[in-house]
Amino acid sequence: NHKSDSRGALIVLEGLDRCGKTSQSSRLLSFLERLGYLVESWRFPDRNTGVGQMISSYLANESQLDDHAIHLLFSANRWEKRSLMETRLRSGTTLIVDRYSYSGVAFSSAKGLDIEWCKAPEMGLLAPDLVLYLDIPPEKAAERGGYGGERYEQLDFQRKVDHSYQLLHDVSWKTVDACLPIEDVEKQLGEMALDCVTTCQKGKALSQ
Ligand code: DGP
Ligand code: NA
Ligand code: NA
Repeated sequence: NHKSDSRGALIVLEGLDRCGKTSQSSRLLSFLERLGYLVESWRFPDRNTGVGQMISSYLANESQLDDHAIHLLFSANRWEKRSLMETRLRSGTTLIVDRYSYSGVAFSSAKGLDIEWCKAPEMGLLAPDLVLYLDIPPEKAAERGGYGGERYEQLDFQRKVDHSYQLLHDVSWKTVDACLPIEDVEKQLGEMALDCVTTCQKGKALSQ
């Protein structure tokens, strides 16, 4: 019952580390699959590419890189997936993407890099149809079973990221309280995503 010329939706999940994005993106994937939609789960950084391996080693503190250099690598990692992303969307597949350009800008500007400089390499990437922001106070996130020990998983730094994210909210954002019970968050995200998928199916244009 899906029009063959209708496109998929680009849905991005954002939030601090330990906000619950990863488990919510798999729940959202199952929800949309059960309804019969073509859907894939993606994540950035995509650690499987050559660039992704450099990022992964940086995050594990196994290598050091200038703040600008790592910023551009994160961006390059999104650029190298851009054409596949566009192909998938145009063929009708909805993408649920765990982190995107907003993480790029929020995490790097939290280090003190100029926010406009941070945004520049993201220009020309596909614009999300919907950004689902899982809102959690940094202190609450830190309490959640501890951080995994990667470079950015420090309360002081996450407070700065939280502040940076507040500067990025635009019309495509919907905020969900990530401190609610997991099923409540799941339900809200499902409703918002379904609404977005329907709108895209009806012919909303893909933009940059
Ligand atoms: P994750 O695999 O979602 O845990 O992400 C790994 C870490 O990298 C996490 O602390 C968020 C951070 N991160 C994700 N994307 C970017 C980006 O584009 N730029 C920077 N500086 N950090 C990012
Ligand atoms: Na993480
Ligand atoms: Na927050």
